[in-house]
Amino acid sequence: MRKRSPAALVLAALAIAILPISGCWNAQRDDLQLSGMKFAIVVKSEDNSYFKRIIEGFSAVVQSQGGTPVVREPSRATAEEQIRIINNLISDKVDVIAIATNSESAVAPALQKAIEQGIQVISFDSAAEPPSRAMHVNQADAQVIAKALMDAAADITGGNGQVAIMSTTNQANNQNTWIGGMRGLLEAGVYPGLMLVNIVYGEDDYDITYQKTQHLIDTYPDLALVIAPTAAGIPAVAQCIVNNGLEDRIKVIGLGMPSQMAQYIGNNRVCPYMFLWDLDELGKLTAYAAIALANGTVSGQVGEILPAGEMGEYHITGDLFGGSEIALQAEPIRFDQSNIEYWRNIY
Ligand code: RAM
Repeated sequence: MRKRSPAALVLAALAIAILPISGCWNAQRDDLQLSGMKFAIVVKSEDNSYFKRIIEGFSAVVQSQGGTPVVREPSRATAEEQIRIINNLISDKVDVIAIATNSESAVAPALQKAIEQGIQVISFDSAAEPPSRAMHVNQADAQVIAKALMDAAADITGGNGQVAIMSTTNQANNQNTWIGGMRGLLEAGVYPGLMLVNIVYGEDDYDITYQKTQHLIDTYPDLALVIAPTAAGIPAVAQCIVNNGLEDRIKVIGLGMPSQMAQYIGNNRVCPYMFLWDLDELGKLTAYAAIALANGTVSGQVGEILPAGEMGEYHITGDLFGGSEIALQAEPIRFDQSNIEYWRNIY
């Protein structure tokens, strides 16, 4: 059961007492119920601008509803760091933990311990295992993301050539799910002229990603394209190709932040186009999901409707892993020559 401070209980009782005479019941109820409650967000790693924007959206919503955001950024994108952080959050008696997992299996025991202590757990961006979270906040349908990336690969290479995937960590649930979708499409023969030669892991780290890109370039002289479904990694792939003077022969596509990729995006540049979603909104939706679970509006079951303030309502549906999720967007946003100047100023 969720724990509340004595002050919060008194305020909740007062709120119930004024219910019949209050014309502003909904606004007052949210503020009063969240007062003194702590909402933790645990990202994959620090120094990743992608998560900074999500944290901003999350914290803004939590604060606007009277709660306290608790931000935790591991120094490296490892499960070990996240387990240490989760255990500390349990000791700190936070009310909710929202996590983007570096390894869904490795963090599961720590998250289950949190649940046993009465903490509500959700995942966002990179899913936790269903038994160790009430629900997942997905950025967009994984299969739609996989198809968008593979269609782009076929489009940019003319449908023929060697492609490699630059991922993050080898246990990351989101990248592994997208890669699974891409491999499934290749195995089904949807792109008969494309050959996947390797999948490498840049650890969501610029320098490691750069080195691994150089290794790909050196190993595969006929490489035509790198697919980089990592916002932290895609600028390093682009820069490495440019530094080798190969941007006319090797292209990069993937998921990235417009502000970091604008210099590489364009019809004749190293990255003709790429995709992402609205980071601020992903952070906000994660906060609304955390709040709805904390105040008992939803329990995370398939079929429930989650209220998300100015963002509207979201249907909780089944996910690929036997758990439940809400999805921010039906499809990722495409950034190309026509709109990159606009988006680079947004995030
Ligand atoms: C990286 C992270 C994150 C992913 C984005 C696209 O920064 O790995 O989990 O969703 O890229």
